[in-house]
Amino acid sequence: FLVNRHDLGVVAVGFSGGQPKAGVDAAPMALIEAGLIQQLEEDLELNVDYDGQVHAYSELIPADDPPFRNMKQPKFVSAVTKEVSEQVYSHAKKGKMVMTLGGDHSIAIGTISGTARAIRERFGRELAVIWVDAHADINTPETSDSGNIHGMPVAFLTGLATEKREDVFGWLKEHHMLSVNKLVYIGLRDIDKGEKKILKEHGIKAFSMHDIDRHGIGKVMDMALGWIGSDTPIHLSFDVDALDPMWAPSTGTPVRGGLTLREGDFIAECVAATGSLIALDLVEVNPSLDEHGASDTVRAGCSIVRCALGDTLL
Ligand code: B3U
Ligand code: MN
Ligand code: MN
Repeated sequence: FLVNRHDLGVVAVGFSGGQPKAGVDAAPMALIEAGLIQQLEEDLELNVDYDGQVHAYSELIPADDPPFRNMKQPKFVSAVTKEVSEQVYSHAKKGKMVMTLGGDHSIAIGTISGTARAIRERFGRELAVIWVDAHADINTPETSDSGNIHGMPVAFLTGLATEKREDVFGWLKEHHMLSVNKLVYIGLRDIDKGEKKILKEHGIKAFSMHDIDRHGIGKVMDMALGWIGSDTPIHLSFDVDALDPMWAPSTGTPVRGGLTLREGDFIAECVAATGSLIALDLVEVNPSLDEHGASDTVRAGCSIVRCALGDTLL
């Protein structure tokens, strides 16, 4: 009812500026070369609207881009995410499901702001976000130790971090944003001190690896989707580092003790089964970070996307 499930807009974001390691910009091409779009068209029978390009946004590189409020490459990340926001919005406003292939997780500032805006305009509704990640990515510029913006997207999207400067995320307005009570985390296991404080203070719903060990992934998904409630449009933002490095080693900041491949697929299958999924991000695959060619990580990413877009076992 929210989107035409068979019409999929695809945005390929070859961007690595939210963190220091090269190579994450090559992920969209690696995923597509592994046959992802073909699988969606042929096996899942989706009508895919893809412009055939991996966007590098090199026209948006600023002449100078010094750190600002501790953020690295603030103008470049702001300009790229603003453009991604428009790309995602233009698919979503036509009633298409949107899949964005990253890129590092800073791009979610663009993807989620784009879907939040479209959902408000089309239905007057608020968006829910399921953020699957080893990390909470909710640092403000002031709480961040690294200054890497891929550790901050949730803070900007929820308004916990704000900036007046138009060229440093000042373009983010109320209609782009998400409320903290519509956000659910799954898979957390590496959270900074300042982030823990933010999660506690705002009562943000989070299912850590500890919760998954205690209850099992089935119960955790029931609780996560119960928190969101039925009929709420869902944006799934899936950081491949949520998976254990055994299954997804080719990523910038792997953290041991993560989700199995099946748990990752199961999360995506449960979200698909709600019928409320309107957008999906797959981020932080870095094909250059593995001497074996990253094929395991790429295959894991393709599998999660297929599950989220409705591939069923039987
Ligand atoms: N919380 C740390 C580390 C980190 C966040 N996201 C990733 N790593 N991938 C930070 O830099 O903010
Ligand atoms: Mn992340
Ligand atoms: Mn992460």
